[in-house]
Amino acid sequence: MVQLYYHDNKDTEENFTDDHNSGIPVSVEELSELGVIYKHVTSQEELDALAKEREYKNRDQVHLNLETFKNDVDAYNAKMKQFYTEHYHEDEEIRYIVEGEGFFDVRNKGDKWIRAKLSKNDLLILPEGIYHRFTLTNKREVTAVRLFKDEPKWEAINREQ
Ligand code: KMT
Ligand code: NI
Repeated sequence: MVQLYYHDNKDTEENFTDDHNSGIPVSVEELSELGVIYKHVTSQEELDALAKEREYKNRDQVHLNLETFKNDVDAYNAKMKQFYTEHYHEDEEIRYIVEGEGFFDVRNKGDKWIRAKLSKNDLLILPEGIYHRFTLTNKREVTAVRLFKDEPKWEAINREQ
């Protein structure tokens, strides 16, 4: 089940896959004010119904762990670094966790990081244009469905430093 909280902002290159829970919780309502939608989805039918309702025509499934990078730690770390770089997209980012865990961090209106720790059956929709970042947790494994309105693509616009 999802955990929503403010990030403690104590992340370093070594520990950014830790929880970084500040102890300040965030509600689903607070997220929705940013246009971020969270849903707990427990069946394929429910997922299909949501995809139909929101006109998500395409989807794929990604599996991320060290083995999917042929145990190349440098390649794995490089990908994590890319995901964790603050960025936005010109389309919604819709992710449904099938197995494993992941962190999605989104900026609130005051530019503070809100963290969603997602696990099995958690679905998150980020609106277009919202600054965010992603990383695996210390379990280092996730299987997720990516849903798309149109063609699958992952074009990120990184935030300027
Ligand atoms: C993203 O947009 O950061 C990703 O696609 C990460 C993998 S999906 C859990
Ligand atoms: Ni993204």
